[in-house]
Amino acid sequence: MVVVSKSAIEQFSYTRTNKPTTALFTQIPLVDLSNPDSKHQITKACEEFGFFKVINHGVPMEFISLLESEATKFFSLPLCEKQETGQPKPYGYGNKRIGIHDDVGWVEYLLLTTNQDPNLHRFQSFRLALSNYMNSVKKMACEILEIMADGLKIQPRNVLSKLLMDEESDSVFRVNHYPPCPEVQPLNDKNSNGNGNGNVIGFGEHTDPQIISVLRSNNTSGLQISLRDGSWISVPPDHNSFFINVGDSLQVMTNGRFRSVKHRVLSNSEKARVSMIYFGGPPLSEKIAPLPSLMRGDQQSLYKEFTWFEYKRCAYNSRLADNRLIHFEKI
Ligand code: GA4
Repeated sequence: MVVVSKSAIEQFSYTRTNKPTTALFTQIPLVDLSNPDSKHQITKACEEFGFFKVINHGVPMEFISLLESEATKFFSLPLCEKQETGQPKPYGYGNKRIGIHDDVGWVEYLLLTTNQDPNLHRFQSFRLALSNYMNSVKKMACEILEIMADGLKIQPRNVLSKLLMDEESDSVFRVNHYPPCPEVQPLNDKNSNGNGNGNVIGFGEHTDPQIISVLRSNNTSGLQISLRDGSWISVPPDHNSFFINVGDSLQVMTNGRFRSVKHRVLSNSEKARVSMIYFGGPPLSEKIAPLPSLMRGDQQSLYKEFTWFEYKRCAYNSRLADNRLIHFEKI
């Protein structure tokens, strides 16, 4: 368990939640994967938000519940037992520290690569639950990428999904546990309403470097996405659905037509949040560049050429909130 104490909380950044936002009535795009029109819904959502919610996704509820209960069991173990799975360098068990710099969040997590057996030998049922869940979610991610290709009118329709299907696909899986965290009373804040109105940051704002991320959480709120005008909107949790993020690589492959979404998680003062995220990435040697079939006439790439290895190296050296694509934009 992450130990909650006031002095420990003070080292974390927090945000006020009673601020008016321009986006109070914005709806999160909803895509029904069984709807023949889903390609239009997905294209629109990726252009406007880089984010949408998916229903009728085909991932068995049994796989989802089993992984959630195994993850909850794992996170309730004593710290030393969780640490036996290794430090996150970058894969393993992490507590509060995110990445290699000074980013911290009110979170503990397990970070795994999908092409290596996780160091979870003592946790056979957890491993099995992970494997069933990941295979099923990967299948859904590939289906979504194929529908995206249809929506973008590009062929072959597996041009994106084949990168996740590749044996060398550099995909990552993350299970996060956000323990409840008391609201923080901002000190000497003249705007304060005196109600303890600050939320500690669970996972700071960032975009995902990969192609696509597929997130599922329990029914605890906390996830927020940033709109193009810079305002934040809270995403109502829904444990029966999945949330899809466009990653930086997909932004480049669509030459900026789809936008990677900035998102963050605020801690909840009452309930623990458990989320599991599959980050679908290409093989390390893959060139990340706009798809030729998307470029019309003399349209130029907005980005310099780079491989996923180069982007990933740069990303893993960056701070969470950095704009990582800026180094790869053509001036
Ligand atoms: C954000 C998306 C994924 O969670 C992740 C994160 C990674 C990590 O936790 O090690 C990074 C972050 C993420 C981007 C910038 C760097 C690397 C933490 C960080 C500060 C696993 C990923 O692929 O990139």
